[in-house]
Amino acid sequence: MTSYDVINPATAERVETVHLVGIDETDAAIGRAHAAFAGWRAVAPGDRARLLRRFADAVDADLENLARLEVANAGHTIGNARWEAGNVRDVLTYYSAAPERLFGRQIPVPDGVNLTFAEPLGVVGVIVPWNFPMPIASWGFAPALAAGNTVVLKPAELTPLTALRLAELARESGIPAEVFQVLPGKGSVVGQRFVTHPLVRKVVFTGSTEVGKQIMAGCADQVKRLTLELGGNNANIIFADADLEKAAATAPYAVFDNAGQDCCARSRILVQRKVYDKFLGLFEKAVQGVVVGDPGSESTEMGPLISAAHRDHVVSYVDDADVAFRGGAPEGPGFWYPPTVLAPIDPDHRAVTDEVFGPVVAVLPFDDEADAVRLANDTEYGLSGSIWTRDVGRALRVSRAVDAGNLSVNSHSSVRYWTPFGGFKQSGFGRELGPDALASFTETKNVFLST
Ligand code: TAP
Repeated sequence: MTSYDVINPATAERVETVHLVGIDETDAAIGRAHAAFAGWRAVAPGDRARLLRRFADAVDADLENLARLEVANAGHTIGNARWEAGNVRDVLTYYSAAPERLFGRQIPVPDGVNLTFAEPLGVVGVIVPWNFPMPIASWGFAPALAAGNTVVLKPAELTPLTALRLAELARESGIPAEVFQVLPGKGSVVGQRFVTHPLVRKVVFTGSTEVGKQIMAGCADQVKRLTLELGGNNANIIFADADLEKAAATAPYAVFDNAGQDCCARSRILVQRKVYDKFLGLFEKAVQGVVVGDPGSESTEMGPLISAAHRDHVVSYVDDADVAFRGGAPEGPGFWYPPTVLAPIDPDHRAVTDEVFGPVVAVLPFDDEADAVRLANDTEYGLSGSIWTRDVGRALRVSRAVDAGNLSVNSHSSVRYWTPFGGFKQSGFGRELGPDALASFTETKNVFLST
């Protein structure tokens, strides 16, 4: 048996020692999940719904504990962590309505009756990154369980604690242990086994585009179902007719939230040239107001980066760039890095073309609507973005023209559990949340009865 230490990124101290799951245990867990599948899919829809509602209630009752665990394990601010635990509760509640609404269709055909059924797939493997351990886990397991699948879930090695607690809460709510199992282990071992094991019928992967490509190639071998939520390099487009004060006041939180470790971070701010200088002045004030520090404190707005290695990675983008201004950050211990604004910057600089995944933002000017759309789309990613303007026609034109899965106008909201979430281009495919996710955990079966 091997174990490893989970580290608090705000202090660089050990939080807990966790058992590291290996390949044999992974195989055994997949075997148990497969054996439990027939029983779970046969649970009466109302009973399955009730179990998921109980699970949601258990998360609600444990919300403060889950949030504090995430503060310690991932360095999330307490405000964000409470939102994240609340999101798990809401996602479970939302999908608890699904078992009783997995409707098929009766389609008119000659010489008989035609019915469709939404059948569960079997064992679903969910692979979760470290940046939003709780919500991203629930976006996979909640609709999968609701549709009648069993789930094996691999949290990121760095952030397993809340997932392990969620598994306990599921069990306490009456969901059989084999139906939802959490396996903390290495991606190259446990995650990879989800891809190669023939009894795992679908993989849900959230993480880097690089690993996503390997998983996609691996799944091809068995034509395994796959949802990929990958990286982003998102534009915050600010037109001259926008409410500039509001755009500038909100822009820091659109990129520095979760210390920029957010696939939806608006890390490229595109500003119409005639208001570029005015925006930068307002933005500087807003950035310097961001409260960076102890994530457990109620007033903190930004915590540390997840690890020393990740901080080195972030720093590598800034080394040869012009820093226009910065916010503050504690010295350490812990993996701190201040909110950092790059301007002026060449549109071909790595900090603009790559996903930095840290508290770093590039501010670039544009001339007109066509130029804004061209710059926004000048990336292989296509996850999200924001458009700030008072012109409704322009808001819709630009929303339609930007190649991204989740856009918001005069807002930076990307995630609402009622609505589909996912990427264009190399940000992945398939949609999480809303009704689309539920459909992705079932196969449509068509049955014809001759009359
Ligand atoms: P990755 O290194 O890709 O890791 C993501 C998950 O995959 C982790 O659980 C990891 O396990 C596992 N993994 C690693 N190698 C694997 C393999 N060969 N086979 C199967 N699983 C494997 O990403 P990360 O550094 O954790 O997260 C940051 C990236 O995720 C960013 O690019 C970000 O944009 C993206 N992300 C995207 C979204 C959405 S919704 N599109 C949301 C969050 C994050 P270990 O960590 O244990 O090795």
